[in-house]
Amino acid sequence: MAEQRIRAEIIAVVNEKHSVALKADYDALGAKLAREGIDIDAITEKVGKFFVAVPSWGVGTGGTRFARFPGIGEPRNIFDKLDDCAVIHQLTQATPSVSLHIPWDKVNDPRQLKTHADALGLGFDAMNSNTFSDAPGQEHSYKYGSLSHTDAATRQQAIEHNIECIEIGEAIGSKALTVWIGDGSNFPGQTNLTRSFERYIDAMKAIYKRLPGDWRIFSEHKMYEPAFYSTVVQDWGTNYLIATELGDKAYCLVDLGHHAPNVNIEMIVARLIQFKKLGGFHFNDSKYGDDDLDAGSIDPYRLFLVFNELVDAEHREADDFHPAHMIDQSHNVTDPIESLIRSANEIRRAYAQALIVDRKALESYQESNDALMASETLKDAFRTDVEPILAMARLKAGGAIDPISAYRASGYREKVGKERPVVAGGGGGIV
Ligand code: LRH
Ligand code: MN
Ligand code: MN
Repeated sequence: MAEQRIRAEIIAVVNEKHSVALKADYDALGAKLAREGIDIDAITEKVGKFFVAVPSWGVGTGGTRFARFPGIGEPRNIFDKLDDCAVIHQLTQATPSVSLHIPWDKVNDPRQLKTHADALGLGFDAMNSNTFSDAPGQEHSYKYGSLSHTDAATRQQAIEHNIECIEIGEAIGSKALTVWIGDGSNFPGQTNLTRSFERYIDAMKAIYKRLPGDWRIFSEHKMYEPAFYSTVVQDWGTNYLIATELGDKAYCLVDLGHHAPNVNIEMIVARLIQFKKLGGFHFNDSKYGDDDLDAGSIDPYRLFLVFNELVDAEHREADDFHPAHMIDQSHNVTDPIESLIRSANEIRRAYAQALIVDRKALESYQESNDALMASETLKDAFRTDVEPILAMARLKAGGAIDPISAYRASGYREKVGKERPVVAGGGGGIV
């Protein structure tokens, strides 16, 4: 039995308050879905098996790119971060794994870290390397790039850092490496667009060579920032080229915030599924750019449409389809534990809504070019309040019917606030 950071009785007391209402709402939704030929329990079971990884960097109070505003009880180290992640999982039962970021996470002893995670019932999802900022004492600066740098020694240093991430990951049971680089240029002419991509591919090939047989490597594209004129891995087309150049273990990672406004991300997802290169997601939401806001907080319909593609692929048993689900968010106006709880729930909500889409009807409306009814079929599922399904899935797994109120009732933040000293505020950094 995993160590629990919040006492089970506290969750039970809060659950008790909500249990009568949940049963009534679940029965009512069950009756509605039954009229449509859907077995609510089958949906709840599927939702209960859907998991998403929490980013270690998401439990720290980030800040913006401009400043850091310390929060109460910020994790002091990776062990504290895991404790916070365990709370999120205990309440949601949706986040059993953590995605690390090296060297933001200082892992001196991977075995000790694994023991701590095991005790909390947590595993590790993809490792994330960082060659977009300089670590203290590193020999070569990434100011002008990393894996695509003009200088071979700088590229080599970035390659070795990625290999170190793989080695740490191997020791703690991770099975994937995510590579996001900030390489690019601010001015036309600053870099040779072709040469820099050639250098990047060569460097990635060196990392790929060191990838264990049962690992996958994810490259993450991002349209711009920190480079503003050109970015080496800027879009899904480039990303697809990388994945095909590298080989079977290489896949594309789609961070929802890394696209221009209005881009049809669900179509990108469909394309990558079709060509067997969808590696996974960094879920978050945004209004303008890479805002890293809570999943579904700005445009829940878009999140649903992404899940509609995922469920469609699941439904037709698409080949080589096993995307990693991870959250990538970090901001500073909420308690990060609450925001991550909310994101995990919103992601499951989009999944549940996509599961109840009447796919037969949708297909026949598509075949007969009934645009209105096809779009209504999606809207119908999206409009359905599936909260009772989400709450029941959490309850059945030992989580909280209302995780945020259970979290607030637990006093966890106040407790760690006493144990963990306030971290200094100050300048920001891109996350
Ligand atoms: C930068 C970024 C990217 C990475 C994360 C660690 O844009 O947000 O999405 O995945 O930092
Ligand atoms: Mn990301
Ligand atoms: Mn980002």
